[in-house]
Amino acid sequence: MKLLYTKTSPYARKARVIALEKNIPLELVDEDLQKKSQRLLDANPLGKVPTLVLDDGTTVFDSPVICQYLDGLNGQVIMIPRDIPGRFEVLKWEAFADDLTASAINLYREKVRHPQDFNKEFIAAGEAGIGRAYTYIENNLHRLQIFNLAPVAVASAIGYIHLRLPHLKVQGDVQQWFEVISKRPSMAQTIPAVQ
Ligand SMILES: N[C@@H](CCC(=O)N[C@@H](CS)C(=O)NCC(=O)O)C(=O)O
Repeated sequence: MKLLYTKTSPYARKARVIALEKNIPLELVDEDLQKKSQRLLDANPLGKVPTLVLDDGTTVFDSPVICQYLDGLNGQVIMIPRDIPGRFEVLKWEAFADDLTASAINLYREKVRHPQDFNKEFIAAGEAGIGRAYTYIENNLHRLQIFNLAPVAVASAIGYIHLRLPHLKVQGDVQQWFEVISKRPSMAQTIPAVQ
């Protein structure tokens, strides 16, 4: 099984953490998103990572689907609860974290594209949204204490923000929580790195 990914992608990180937690062997294939390979475009017409390619050539995307696929393997579901309330609580956190990541990517892209004259209103609105998301995380930190896909997704989003928008680091209780979860081996092995 191959995972087409980048080392900085928080979406791919969720899948990598699940594979590590479940000892699922994954061949990691580093993709260049500035110059998308034919392999990536053949596997996923939208050219996004992560994309999972099974041994029989079947492709699986996007990251929430890959996470559910990986968690269903080996007859051992450990990252997404099976009971309905538990499952939807975790999937809600994942959706929240993925949207937080998307906001951060949009802010980062705007600053990279227009370093001198970025749209200040757009940046201010996006940063305010990230601030509100941090408050929500802080107010609900007690819901992120059991290790499963929910805290993995939230910590992956925060890890990306720390890399790309370092002036928006989490603080206080959320920072302490983030430091603890970042030390878990599967999280430590997947800390985003600039390529
Ligand atoms: N909803 C998708 C989002 C994936 C995504 O946007 N990945 C980014 C990298 S972090 C990407 O592939 N960007 C390239 C592009 O949008 O062309 C998922 O959860 O997998």
